[in-house]
Amino acid sequence: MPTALITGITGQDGSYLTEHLLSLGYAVHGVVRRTSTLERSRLRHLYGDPQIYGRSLILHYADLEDPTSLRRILVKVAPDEVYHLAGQSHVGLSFEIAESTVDSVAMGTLRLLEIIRDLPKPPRFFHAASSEIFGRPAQVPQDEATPMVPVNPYGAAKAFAAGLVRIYREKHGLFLVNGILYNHESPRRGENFVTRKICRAAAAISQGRQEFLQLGDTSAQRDWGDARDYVRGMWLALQHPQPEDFIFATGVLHTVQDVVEAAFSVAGLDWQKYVRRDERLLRSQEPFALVGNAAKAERLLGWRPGKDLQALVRWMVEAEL
Ligand code: G4F
Repeated sequence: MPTALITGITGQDGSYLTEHLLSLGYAVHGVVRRTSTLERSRLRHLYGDPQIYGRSLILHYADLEDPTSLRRILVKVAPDEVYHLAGQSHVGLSFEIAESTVDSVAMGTLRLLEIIRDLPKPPRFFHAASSEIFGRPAQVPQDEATPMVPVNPYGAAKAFAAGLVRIYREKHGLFLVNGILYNHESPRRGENFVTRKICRAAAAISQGRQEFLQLGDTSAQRDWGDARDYVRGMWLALQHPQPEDFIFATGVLHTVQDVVEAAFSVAGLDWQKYVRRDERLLRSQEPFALVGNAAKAERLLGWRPGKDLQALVRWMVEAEL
């Protein structure tokens, strides 16, 4: 039975990746942080199943800020594959909590690389990098060779981590991979990310539980895909014979306004009656035309995303309803 270790297992991607790996016969170990509230809702269906939890799914307490705890788990579990998904992931918030963002995203990755480097049998390692490393890109769409020009602390931290993955891969000959992930969504997306916020609001307004929706820049554009496709890509990237970086993206740009119109239409509402602009939600530095070219992942991994934003939004609104 192959063994995987996932940091960030309680998040959207961690939960879908856990399901995917369990379906492939893996033993899955997850790193969880001690917090005052037990945030395990996305794993509850697995956690509550005695055939799975404690057998093929095991959770361990550790923290990216606590290298001793990480080292202990990596030595004890001796995983074949590590999927590093953890870290503060809200771009807007990274301006408010820059130090802790950089510590978890950048230094957290460095700590894991330093531990892995010392292991007698280093695991294959997937780092969830982000389109935010490109910020103001020189080329549209971006590919694996596009230079990194981040425009916020989160993007800078991810660029640092992605750069270290490349350096440690070359210097130490380790199997380390950056998956450069563009936005990917699902009903399990955190509630403060824009697609989930919009889909939740459209459903709640249609059921009389909310009055209106406040948004920042609705002309902002993103390349949004289905999170389940992206976790499949993570696994495929670690099965490739050589460690290489891969872009995972749909290649299609949409505006936040497109998401608003799609979501309110699924909920049977006229968006113009309910959507308001809130200046406090505007970001000082918006990235520009972040849209990915995933041709390499398609060619080498056979990876292909679904491209239909309408279907994605429908799935999310219906889940809220
Ligand atoms: O949903 P968002 O907050 O996602 P963002 O900033 O693109 O970041 C996500 O995707 C990245 C790339 O994969 C990840 F690296 C990152 O960790 C995260 O998963 O915002 C999307 C767009 C932005 O342009 C934002 O300014 O929506 C705009 N927006 C407009 N109104 C809003 C809002 N974003 C949020 N969160 N809330 C609003 O009310």
